Amino acid sequence: MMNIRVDVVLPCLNEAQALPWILERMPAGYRAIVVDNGSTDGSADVARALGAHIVHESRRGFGAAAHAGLLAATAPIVAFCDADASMDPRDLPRVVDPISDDEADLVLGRRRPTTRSAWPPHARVANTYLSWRLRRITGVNIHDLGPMRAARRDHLLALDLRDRRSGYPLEMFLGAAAANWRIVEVDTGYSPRVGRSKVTGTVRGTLTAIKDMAALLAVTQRGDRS
Ligand SMILES: Nc1nc2c(ncn2[C@@H]2O[C@H](COP(=O)(O)OP(=O)(O)O)[C@@H](O)[C@H]2O)c(=O)[nH]1
Ligand SMILES: [Mg+2]
Repeated sequence: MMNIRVDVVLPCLNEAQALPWILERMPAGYRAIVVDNGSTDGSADVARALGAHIVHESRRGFGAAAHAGLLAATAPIVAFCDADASMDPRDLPRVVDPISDDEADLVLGRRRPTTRSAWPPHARVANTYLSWRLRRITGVNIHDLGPMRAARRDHLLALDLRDRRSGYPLEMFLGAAAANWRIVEVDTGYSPRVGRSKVTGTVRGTLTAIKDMAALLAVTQRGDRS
């Protein structure tokens, strides 16, 4: 069997339609870990039939699924990618290679829309504002807090991340910055997702994301002042 160099965590809530496109585009040496979060559309069966490793997480939430995938991973490098076909797994080496080459400790994919409809305007504006705040708080020159990213597995586990909802990607970034990791941003493509959005495409998902992220930022800024 081929040596697994990278485990790719794919949080998945009802993404059966997107999974075939994603899974057939995994680069060689990259293993897909599909974390099924109680899907009712047969996502887990689709993923299993296509050879992915399946993890079940009963607790709802993006962070709960992402973290379960991290705990299940065994490869030295772990990457994260949405399971909605908005991101191309063929872009994964862009976030992984700087980690393998020991040029970075956390690599974030900056989403570059491939079409005008790829990114809802409110999500784009919120993200630009968030990135500006994060640059001011951490001094790290980032322009997007995107979900495609990679780091060493042992480093990620050492961050001891606690968020189990929408704050997980932000908590990872803040923890990495506080630990003085080398954080690098690379461009990755962003296309319209297949299927229905669970987070930024819905009012409820957006409000949850804002609430989770605001709580993390408040704690970080209190820490800076004390
Ligand atoms: N496991 C799990 N996955 C989720 C949950 N919400 C979203 N996801 C997955 O996380 C990824 C990002 O969600 P998505 O709906 O694309 O958010 P958006 O990109 O902000 O529109 C997708 O792969 C979803 O299937 C959740 O509550 N649990
Ligand atoms: Mg998405």
